[in-house]
Amino acid sequence: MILGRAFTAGLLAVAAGGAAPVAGLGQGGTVAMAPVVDPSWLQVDTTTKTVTFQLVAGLTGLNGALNFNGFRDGGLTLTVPVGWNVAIHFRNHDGMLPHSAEVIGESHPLPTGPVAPAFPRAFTLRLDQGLVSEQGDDIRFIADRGGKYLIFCGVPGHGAAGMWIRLDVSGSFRTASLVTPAGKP
Ligand SMILES: [Cu+2]
Repeated sequence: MILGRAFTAGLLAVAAGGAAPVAGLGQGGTVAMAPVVDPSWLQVDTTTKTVTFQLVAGLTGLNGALNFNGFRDGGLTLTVPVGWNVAIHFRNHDGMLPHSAEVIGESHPLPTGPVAPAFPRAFTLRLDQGLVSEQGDDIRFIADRGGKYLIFCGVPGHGAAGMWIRLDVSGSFRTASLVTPAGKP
């Protein structure tokens, strides 16, 4: 655990104390910093079996801001037990591009635009056009079928360019969590 690391992105600085940043040496000796999970993104209520997730489009400049919460290409996974209520508070932090979000089934190749959502109402307003900077929308659905899903930007080209993270729904999960390949927060 490395505490007090200075981030250039102001928003990420709040997260510095909560999770372990992971730095690695990339090719050519440049330091590649993995994005960090902020624990405040997730609220879990095991009594009502509800998970609330703050989904931020374009949180950082990664991938030309085509990212969710600073993660791209499935680099962040929201895990949810089967049957739980899911509330996703979507906000577009990107000052340039509109974005949207929907939950879709795993798909190869990735869709180039909006497709049918995997759960009823599991999509934001203006799925195709996107919500403009600092607009938001709430997604609510019941994760009543186990499986592997994507949280995907429906604006044409964005998802296929890497603007997606994962949603795993399973009966073997006891609670909801955010997981990265680098380790659990
Ligand atoms: Cu987008």
